[in-house]
Amino acid sequence: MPTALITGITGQDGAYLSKLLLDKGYEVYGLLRRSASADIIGERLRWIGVLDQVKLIDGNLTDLSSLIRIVQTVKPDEVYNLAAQSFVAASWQQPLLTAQVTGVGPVNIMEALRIVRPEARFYQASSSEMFGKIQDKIQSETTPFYPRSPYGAAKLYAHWMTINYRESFGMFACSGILFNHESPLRGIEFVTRKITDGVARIKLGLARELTLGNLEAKRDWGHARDYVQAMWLMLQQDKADDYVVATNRTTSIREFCRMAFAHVGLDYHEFVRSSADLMRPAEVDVLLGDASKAREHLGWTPKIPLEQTVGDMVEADLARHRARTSVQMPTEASLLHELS
Ligand code: NDP
Ligand code: GDR
Repeated sequence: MPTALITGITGQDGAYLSKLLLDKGYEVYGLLRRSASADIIGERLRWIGVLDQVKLIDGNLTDLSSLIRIVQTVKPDEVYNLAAQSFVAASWQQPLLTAQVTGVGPVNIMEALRIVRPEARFYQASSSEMFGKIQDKIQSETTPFYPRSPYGAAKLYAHWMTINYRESFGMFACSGILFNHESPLRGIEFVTRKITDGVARIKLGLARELTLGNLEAKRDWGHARDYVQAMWLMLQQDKADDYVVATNRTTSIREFCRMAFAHVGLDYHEFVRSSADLMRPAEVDVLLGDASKAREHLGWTPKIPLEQTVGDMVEADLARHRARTSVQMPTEASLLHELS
């Protein structure tokens, strides 16, 4: 039974990748960042039905000693580095933290592998944000990079370090340049989930409007379930390499709003407003990826169309809000009343 170690296991991709690897018969370990809210931290793994099958070990991507200890204990065959400060907007407010976690963090884990288990195969979660102010209309592995945020710059450093560990030490280190991918497990602060959550609230009478930033930006949106398949395929090849993973279709935030509101029979014009407060200091205006190399070398193609992703996300948020409003959570005051 092969053994995999996933950093960022509690995030969106961590949940989908855990499920994929468990279904393939892997033993799956996950790096868990210690938290005072440990009771809610496994929510995504629970939602996807694997919380009791993965083995979680305390550690932190910024703490090399914890990574060395974990690699010594787990002896992984494959390591998927998904952990990051992944929210682009926050990277202007916390540029140094983003550099430490998103930029240097991957080097910490590669160092742990180089010292303890150099034969392990390594996947680095690189990002289309590295293309930033795009230099080619359609971005592929040969497109020059031009990051537009502290997050993009940190990811670019980690991307080049992955290539350098491969070329310097002969490690099997791959970098997947993944374009945006979404799902019902997407974090609430990212625009797609913010929209589908807003649609659900408005439909159920819990909110009246939805305030967003730039509605004209365009993204190449896929589904996380398809994209974790590409990560796994990269580590099954004879040779380590870098791949763009994308759908080759770009859609504006405005159009995403239209689709999500239309799913519940509403017109987004009546509910969505754009606020200057939510504009970014520098924007990535449009992304559109060419995943020909992944198709040809890995046999990978995206399967889930955006329309289905939007519908699934809206339905999941409707279900979440219905469940929340039908179950009355006991408050501290009501508990004290019952006890008296
Ligand atoms: P999420 O934001 O959902 O998950 C990020 C994960 O990183 C969480 O498990 C988080 O833990 C963990 N983490 C953050 N800081 C640390 C730390 N210091 N030590 C250990 N773990 C930490 O991201 P996604 O699942 O969406 O993305 C996975 C990866 O892919 C990220 O690296 C992201 O930057 C990258 N990426 C994502 C794309 C996308 O569209 N989703 C596209 C391209 C790249 P906790 O739960 O405790 O917060
Ligand atoms: P992104 O995702 O920055 O592409 O990074 P996000 O969903 O945050 O933004 C996409 C676009 O939407 C615009 N936007 C808003 N964004 C947010 N979050 N909230 C809003 O209210 C809002 N209004 C408009 C943004 O300006 C932007 O143009 C994601 C992350 O998963 C990264 O970790 C990953 O590397 C990249 O995708 C590929």
